[in-house]
Amino acid sequence: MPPEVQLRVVATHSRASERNRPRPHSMRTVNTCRLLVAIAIGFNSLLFNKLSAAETCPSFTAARTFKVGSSPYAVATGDFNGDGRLDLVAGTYSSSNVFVLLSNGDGTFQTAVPYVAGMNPVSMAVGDFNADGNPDLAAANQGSYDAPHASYTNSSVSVFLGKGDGTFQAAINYSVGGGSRSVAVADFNGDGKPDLAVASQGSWPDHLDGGVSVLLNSGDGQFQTPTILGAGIWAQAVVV
Ligand SMILES: [Ca+2]
Ligand SMILES: [Ca+2]
Ligand SMILES: [Ca+2]
Repeated sequence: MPPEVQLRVVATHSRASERNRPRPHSMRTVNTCRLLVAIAIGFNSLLFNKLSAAETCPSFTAARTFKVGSSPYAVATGDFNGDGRLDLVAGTYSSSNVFVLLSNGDGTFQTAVPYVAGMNPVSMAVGDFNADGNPDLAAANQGSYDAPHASYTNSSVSVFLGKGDGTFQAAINYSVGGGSRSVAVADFNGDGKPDLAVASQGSWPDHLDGGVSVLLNSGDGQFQTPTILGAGIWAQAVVV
């Protein structure tokens, strides 16, 4: 049985040397606490902030664990069933699924529901791609591992259209640059329709198929053939 995986959200105090460094008051307030997110072998775990008025740094209750597939690499949030409660979606690398966890509103979640993604998802994003008011999902899939060359092929981005009740249609997969690592959503051509950008590290031997793949939205939840922008080899992340 493949190992299950743990997502931990932990609040830590900054080191004393950092706290004592002169900085504007607003910066000091922000930097005295940090939020760390780590992924390790185990279960999906969430720790909830119990900040009180007297505290200067947030603390968290004990972790709660929610099972998903093997090797979750990415998590995103959205209200997938329209009940006003933030739900979760986790992309699990080894099982090539995305798992949707609907919130119960009390810090717990319903049993995760899997959807088949492309090979080895590593990044998730949420947007309304077909303008129906229901949040949709995008997963960047790193692709098939080419072990002899430590590289990836058949990389893609999976798009799941939401039905508004917490369930999703089957994925539509779009090929992108080799070894995709990250996906982001924004309207890149100003037509009011959210588009996708995927950062890819490229494939063996020269990694020149990598860069940033831009997929323009046709408006009905489908995307045009990507345009790959050269961003140098080993592109790892895209942020809008
Ligand atoms: Ca919800
Ligand atoms: Ca939608
Ligand atoms: Ca657009």
